[in-house]
Amino acid sequence: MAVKPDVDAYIAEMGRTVTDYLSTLFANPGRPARLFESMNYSLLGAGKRLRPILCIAAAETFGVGVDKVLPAAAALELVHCYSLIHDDLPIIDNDDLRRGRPTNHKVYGDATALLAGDALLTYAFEQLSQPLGISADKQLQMIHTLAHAAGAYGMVGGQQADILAEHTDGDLELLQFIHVHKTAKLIQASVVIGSLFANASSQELDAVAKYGLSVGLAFQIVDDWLDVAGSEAEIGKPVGSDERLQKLTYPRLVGLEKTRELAESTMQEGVEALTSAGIQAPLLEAIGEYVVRRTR
Ligand code: GRG
Repeated sequence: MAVKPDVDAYIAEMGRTVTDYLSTLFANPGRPARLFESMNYSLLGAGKRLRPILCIAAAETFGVGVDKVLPAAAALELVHCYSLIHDDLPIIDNDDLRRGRPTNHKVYGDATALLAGDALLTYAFEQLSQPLGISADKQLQMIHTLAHAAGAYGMVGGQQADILAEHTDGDLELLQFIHVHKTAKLIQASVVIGSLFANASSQELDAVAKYGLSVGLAFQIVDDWLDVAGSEAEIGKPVGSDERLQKLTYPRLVGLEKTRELAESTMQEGVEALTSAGIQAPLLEAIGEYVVRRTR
């Protein structure tokens, strides 16, 4: 029987590796310095680095080491950090705290925060289009995967649907659309991009994509749960913001207990997609379990 990986140790170690790499990106600030300070402020905050870690873990599943994948893994965190900055702005969720510190616009003002987000998003594609030592076809596929997951067909579309659903009586179908697009598509892109570094077959890539979408949806279901039942000190931002904004969430539609059950079963569906395709992925399975039991 395969030994279960120590996933907490793996996440801690890879999180440090990713943060060390991110800290090199804008180490010599350009001009104007305030823009780069604002970008570094959000990029180097105490995030879990889940998306880059999933990218690295997917590559490792198919035998590719972390060093080769790090630049692409960083691109995923750059997109994620941009989305957090914009999401916190007064015109979107109007949040004051993120990752245990004042939000970017609270420190640098709305205009700089907006621009820092734009700059991080754009840099993600500069990062992903640099020479990565892989075929041009594979690299184009990665760039396309990230763009599709981040834009109107992914995160931005999901965010728009989320805003439109505030103060409405949406149903589970709409809620799933929002969560899949707002959150799960970028998580799916993370594991697909990691797998593209290897010679994964199209059947393996399909299974990894299913895993990513399910684990991404489970991640956002748990996020909904934490916003009601989590601890502000652990998650680094106030709980109850979904209630304040009258968001459509799983606890609101199905209650807290069923929310947890759905998170678990959704994650299991993702893991089963890997198993059915014959992929040995103890690390991805363990990260799936971490996503459901996380407290931050
Ligand atoms: C363009 C103005 C403008 C806004 C768009 C695209 C966008 C803003 C927001 C995307 C939606 C979004 C922020 C989803 C959040 C998903 C989520 C669960 C974030 C928290 O992720 P964690 O827990 O955070 O991984 P850490 O801090 O650990 O990285």
